[in-house]
Amino acid sequence: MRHIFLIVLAVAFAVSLAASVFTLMQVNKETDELSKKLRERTLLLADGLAESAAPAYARYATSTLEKLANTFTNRERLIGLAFYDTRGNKIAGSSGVTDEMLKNAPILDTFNSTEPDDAFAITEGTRKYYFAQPLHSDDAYIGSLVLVQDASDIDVAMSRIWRDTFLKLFVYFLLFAVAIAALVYFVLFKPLSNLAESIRQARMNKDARAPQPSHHNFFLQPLAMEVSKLASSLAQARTAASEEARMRLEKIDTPWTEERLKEFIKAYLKDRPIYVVSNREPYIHSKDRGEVTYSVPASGMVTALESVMAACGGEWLAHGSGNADKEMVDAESKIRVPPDEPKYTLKRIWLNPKEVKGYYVGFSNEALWPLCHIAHTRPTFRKEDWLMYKRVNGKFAEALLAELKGVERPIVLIQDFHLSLLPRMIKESRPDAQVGLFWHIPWPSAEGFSICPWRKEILQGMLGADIIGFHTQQFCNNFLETVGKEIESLIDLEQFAVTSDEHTSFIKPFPISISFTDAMEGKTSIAPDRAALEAMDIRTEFVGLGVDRLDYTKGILERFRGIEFFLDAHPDFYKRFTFLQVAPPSREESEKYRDYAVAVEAEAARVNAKFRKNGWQPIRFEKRHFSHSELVPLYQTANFCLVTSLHDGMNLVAKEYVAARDDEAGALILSKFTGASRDFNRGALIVNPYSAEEVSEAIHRALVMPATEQHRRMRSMRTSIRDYNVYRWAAEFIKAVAALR
Ligand code: GDG
Repeated sequence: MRHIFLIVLAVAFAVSLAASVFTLMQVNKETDELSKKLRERTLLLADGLAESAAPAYARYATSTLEKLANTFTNRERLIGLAFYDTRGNKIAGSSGVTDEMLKNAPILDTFNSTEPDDAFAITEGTRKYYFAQPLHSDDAYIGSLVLVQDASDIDVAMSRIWRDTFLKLFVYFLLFAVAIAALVYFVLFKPLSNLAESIRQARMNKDARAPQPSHHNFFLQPLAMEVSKLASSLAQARTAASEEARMRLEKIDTPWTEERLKEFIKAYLKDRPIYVVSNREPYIHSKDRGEVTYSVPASGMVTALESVMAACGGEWLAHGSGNADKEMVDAESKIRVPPDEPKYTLKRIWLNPKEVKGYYVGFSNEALWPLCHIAHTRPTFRKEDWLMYKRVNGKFAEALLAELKGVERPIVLIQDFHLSLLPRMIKESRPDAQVGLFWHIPWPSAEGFSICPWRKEILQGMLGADIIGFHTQQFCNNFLETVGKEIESLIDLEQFAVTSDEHTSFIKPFPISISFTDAMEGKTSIAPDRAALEAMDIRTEFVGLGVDRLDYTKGILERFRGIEFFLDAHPDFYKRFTFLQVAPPSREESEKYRDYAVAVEAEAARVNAKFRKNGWQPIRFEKRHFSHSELVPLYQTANFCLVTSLHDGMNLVAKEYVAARDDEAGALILSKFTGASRDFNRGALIVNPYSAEEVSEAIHRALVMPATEQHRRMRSMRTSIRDYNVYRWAAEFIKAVAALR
């Protein structure tokens, strides 16, 4: 609409300009004509007056001349007249004609006495016409007669012309504006919008009809025809691709791609919709100084599930945690995402500050998180947090059940430890739903879990799911052992299944991954560009990288001690090496996390103070969120990536680093306590993060590793993530859920 307004404005401006030029010409012409008429009238009058006045003038009878002058004054437009001698001195005149009035009058003198002269001037606020007529006696010039005429009618006429023109112009403008707006809207805007919408439909939805040329007006038909051909080609390409994917589906050893996952979902679920439920949402809208922006949170669960949802579509229910989230949703609290290219629906669930404090900060982050991670941080169990956790799980259940109304045998994929009670709540109301629960973090030993006061309720809640997935077989074993110890149930060790309350849950490992596919090969293989590092003023020969939420389980303090040990042991790397730690703040509502952030910063400062030399210091600590596009060049250029988690379900940073290394260079140093160390045990340098000496030695090995060894290790890790990427993870998890009766 803004564009239509601008077009109308531009046309109106052009029309106004043209009208003004024409009016100006008309005004000039009209002025000339009126002046000419006035001159002719004045000339006649002057001739008569000169004849009557000449005898008296020759006698120099000033009183006669004055009488004559007064007699003619105020006739028609004549304001008055005056007589001048040959030297231009006034000798008589009408009483109403002032000297001020006459100051602009043309003066005739001896050398200028044959022809009359005239002029226009504005005196005393009005336009006047001055006409000077020479007086002769016996052919000799004896003086002149000056007539002063009122010429204000010329101004009045001109103003009338301008006013009429602008009135007309205004009416034309209105008519033009309406006509042009209608023309632009119906001939251009509407057909182009329709065309764009058909192209969008063709792009988004393979079943959409290609834009029909006949639907578009004459001007757009050639364009519509081309677009129609393009859409048909796209549809053909899609059909071919989906055919190919269908064929590949049958083959076990072909790689998993977004397209293959889509086909797989179609084949297995036959249009049954997928519902993902998690605490963290994939897109957070925030408002800063009136401007709304969105970001993708630093979360391994989001990294994995987002690529799956982008491929399969469906609905994702999650807590709306951004300060502008409410502004962006519809009446049902829904929004289509990704915001730039919508592919699935995000339904936001609203929690009040008390609920967030009890359910999220309290029970999820301060009780369950440390309970499941062996990081020597004591869990804090508070009754009020537990009650709030139950209440919020109920709130999620209520929202999800409302969405499931009328949907037969829905597939529900519940994510993570925030929602452990949800599976049973859903299953009790909707036994036909097929429910999978994926636990993104480790599962501790039965003894470890036994300290939780509400362990039985949590286990019963989880056992409402048909499938419970963990990253590793070890976590599955721990879970089964915990269930055996805590719950009255039948455990089938052959099937890895638990039956309690007449419901069976299968426990299986599904090692999560990232969206790495063959198609990505070569995409990043441009020579690693150190510009991103240089922009941060990091120019040393060697660079190490860490990317972690500021979380005590990620072992950042231990990592810095390893770096300290390395520099103590290998002083030849002074000033040649920088370690860049990207650390987006996390869970800052919790005191433990705030304390940890302070401790990490202090540790970086301590190590830096110890080794600082001529402007160089070994650790660069970046406590902020980086966008994905900022992270990629860092992954591509770092000589090694250091992952020292004290305990980690999987760790996707390790996989992202490997995926970014198209050049097969660089080294991954990986904690043995990450799930990823199972997948990368042949490619990564596996370390115990608690041993600063081991970390130090691994850093040294990474920095002096021959290129051939780097390639061999990288290749093995890349093969592993190519074979088992997030699409395969999703396919296997969904297949396990949907295959159950
Ligand atoms: C949980 C489990 C499991 C980090 N900083 C930034 C940023 N990130 C992204 C990384 C990565 C993700 O966050 C972190 O994933 P992790 O797997 O390392 O860790 P958690 O968040 O703790 O994830 C974990 C995972 O769930 C999946 O199941 O592997 O064990 O703890 O993708 O790239 N992303 C952006 N800016 C940052 O500053 N954009």
